[in-house]
Amino acid sequence: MANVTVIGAQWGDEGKGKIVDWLASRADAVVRFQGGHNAGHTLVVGEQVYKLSLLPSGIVTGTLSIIGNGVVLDPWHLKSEVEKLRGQGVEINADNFAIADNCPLILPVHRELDGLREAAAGAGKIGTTGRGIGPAYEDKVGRRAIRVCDLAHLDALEPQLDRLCAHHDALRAGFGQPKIDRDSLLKELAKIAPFVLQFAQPTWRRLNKVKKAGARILFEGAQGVLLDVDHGTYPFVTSSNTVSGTAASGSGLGPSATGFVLGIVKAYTTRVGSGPFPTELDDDTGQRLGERGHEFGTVTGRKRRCGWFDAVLTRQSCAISGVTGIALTKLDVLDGFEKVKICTGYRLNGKILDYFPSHAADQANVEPIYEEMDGWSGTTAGARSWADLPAQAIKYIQRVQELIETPVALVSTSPEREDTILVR
Ligand code: 2SA
Ligand code: MG
Repeated sequence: MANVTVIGAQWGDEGKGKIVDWLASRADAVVRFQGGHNAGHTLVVGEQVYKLSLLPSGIVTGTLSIIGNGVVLDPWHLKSEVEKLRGQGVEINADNFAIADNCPLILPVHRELDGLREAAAGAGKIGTTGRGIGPAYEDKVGRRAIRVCDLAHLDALEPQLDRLCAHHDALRAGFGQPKIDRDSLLKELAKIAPFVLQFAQPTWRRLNKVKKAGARILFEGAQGVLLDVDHGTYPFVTSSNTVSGTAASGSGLGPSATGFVLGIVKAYTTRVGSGPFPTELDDDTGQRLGERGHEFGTVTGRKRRCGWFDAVLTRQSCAISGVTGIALTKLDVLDGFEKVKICTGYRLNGKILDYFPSHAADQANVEPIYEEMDGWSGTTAGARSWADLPAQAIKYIQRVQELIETPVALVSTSPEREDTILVR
């Protein structure tokens, strides 16, 4: 296996966790390069179910797991996730786990601001995960962030904290909130610092070292391309770049290291949170997809919106992210549907579009143009080779591949690691 970058090619929740876990067992290092604990990956290994939101999926297999500089890190959440996994028997130590020391921190004030803004926005809310991701990235870009390496220099932190507090106190006043208690924040940081620092290092060095030694590196993306802050359904996006290119900048390895770009694509479409969703189904079919696909958020338990496969959006994601091949997941959720539909274009103001426009109003107004196919009566669940698949399901896969102009590299047929068909 060469290096692989795994990204979601829709709105997240494409089933990356399983694929990443499957690839992690064949990799020497796994790196997360963007996002934070807003991600939610469910790994099923035998009888055990692991729910990860911040830690790289390699942690479960004992593979070197790295949180890269592109991630925003909530140190208190980190501690609880590490403790939870240790409780499930997972070994986590400074040999198999490292955190970039230039990673910005998510502080309680970020989480509070996330919540205050969402509450104030009413119907116009983004539907964030409420984890403080957006405000933390704002502080990073605004050059006010407290970073992991600052935890080793707490006595020099006061001027930085003052700048941070001045910015946030003004925002908080607008919401009728008291000023930040700077001293107690400093105390809390001092308390959590040793836990974080035992794993902290310039991870770009470690990664470059293992790369030189021939390690196979897996870059683990979170969320999906349609939530990318540049290319997604802005402003209904997350605050990081979720495209494959971020694997390079968010890890400290150049773009030549990112290797095969594997886009994870669900056989239908889901979205959690607000924002445009052309193929959304507000009817029994949407309900059926959600129930069969267990479409609830790993992190927040929120019900996901469901709809037919959108080939226009996925083709766009694959192009923007330079996807080499896709892993098609959750095909079994479509088992037993008499007819299945694929969106092949949009109608907007009397015109036909073969791409998703940039403006929010246009995104909200496009009407999907569907192609209908016969469904299949047999089951695809648990299939491990083409021969196990009903002929009509193979036709569906081939049609998806054709429409998104990207080859199918893998088909995943259940949450189990081994229920995977390798195409090439
Ligand atoms: P945020 O919290 O600022 O990143 O939210 C901004 C938008 O990004 C969406 N978002 C996600 N969408 C799908 N899955 C995500 N992770 C969890 C999961 C979600 C959960 O994998 O199950 O448990 O609810 C994720 N993270 C962020 C979010 O819905 C907003 O639209
Ligand atoms: Mg998820």
